[in-house]
Amino acid sequence: MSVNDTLTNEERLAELDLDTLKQLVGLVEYDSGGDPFPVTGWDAIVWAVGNATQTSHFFQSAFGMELIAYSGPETGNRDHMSYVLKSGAIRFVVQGGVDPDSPLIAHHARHGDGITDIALAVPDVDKCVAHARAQGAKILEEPHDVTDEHGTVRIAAIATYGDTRHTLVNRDRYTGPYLPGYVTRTSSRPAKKRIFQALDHIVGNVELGAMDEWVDFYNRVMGFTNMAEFIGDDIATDYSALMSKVVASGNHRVKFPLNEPALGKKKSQIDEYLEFYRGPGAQHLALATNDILRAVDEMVAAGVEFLNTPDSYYEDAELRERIGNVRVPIEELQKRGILVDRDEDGYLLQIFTKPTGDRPTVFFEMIERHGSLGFGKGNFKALFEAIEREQAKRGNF
Ligand code: TYF
Ligand code: FE
Repeated sequence: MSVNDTLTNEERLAELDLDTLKQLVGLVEYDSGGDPFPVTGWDAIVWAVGNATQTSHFFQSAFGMELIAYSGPETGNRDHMSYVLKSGAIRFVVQGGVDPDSPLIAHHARHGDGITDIALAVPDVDKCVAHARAQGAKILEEPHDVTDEHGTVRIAAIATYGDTRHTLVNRDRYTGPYLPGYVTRTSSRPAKKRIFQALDHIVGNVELGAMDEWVDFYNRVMGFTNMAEFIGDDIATDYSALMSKVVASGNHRVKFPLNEPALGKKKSQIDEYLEFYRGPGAQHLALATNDILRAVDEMVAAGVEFLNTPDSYYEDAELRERIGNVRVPIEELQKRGILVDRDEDGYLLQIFTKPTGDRPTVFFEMIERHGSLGFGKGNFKALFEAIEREQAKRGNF
């Protein structure tokens, strides 16, 4: 395995090593030699928002992210503003239209705030695109070089669910702050201690009956493999009103649970998403932290709202039995509403925000893994009940 498919540049710069990443996001050993579409990790998560200037402020003040680069009218980009934020190894790129005719404005009018691009770091852009094309994927951008005084980036893009894309990026020959066209930009606000170090997974919501097609897309086009965790008919009909399967890149750095709605007693949270996003899209991002208590405390202090967990969750003798010893007293979890799940490999702590934009679409999960490679199966019931309480407040019964 070459060094290029072991760590992304960003992970190296963030001084994350394989052991730390293994703990944070759960990696596996794998031989990239036989992989038709090798993926090193995440490159960037690109957002279209109604006000990039203020969303950038929010991700700094409430999520502890650091402003590192910018493109906009002052740098010759008359179409939109684009702010690049980072936390540990992960970048968010927040974009909002300036020109009223910008395609970003139309995208935002239809979808609201959301993710346009889940960009992935790959060692060989051309090899990935050749494979994707042979498998029938829609190529949105052919492989090409973009160059400035900091060097050259090789880039291409393929379509995934809805209006979402995967840009494929190799920046091995580039030293600039993000991409050509961007300048270094920092904030005058005092830097915070970072709240999260890495991105664990991004969940996609797709239409009823389409989940298996998208699992097949990630298997065939991108060489992803299926992970054990899924939500099947059994759980769906009882309370969740969704079905879910998980695909992952060979090294498990990139994990994509895919949800489709199921018919339940109430309107599925996935249907609500599909209605308000006007189609398939990214539903939640799980941010990996090594200190979920501090993460929640700082985010709550900054005004982020998390889903509530009833006291009965923590008072359940079966839960206490199931989870055994965790690094913090259960009372500390209860105070903040943090959920805990254990499987044969270890445990995880997790908590979910309410939707962070105006529409009931995108939200975040904070996750602290201690050996568990799962997604919190034992918490699905409590979680979906909490989501349904929020849906009811919005008038979905
Ligand atoms: O990513 C997961 O699978 C967990 C649970 O609509 C989950 O975070 C699954 C579906 C969903 C919300 C959370
Ligand atoms: Fe999740």
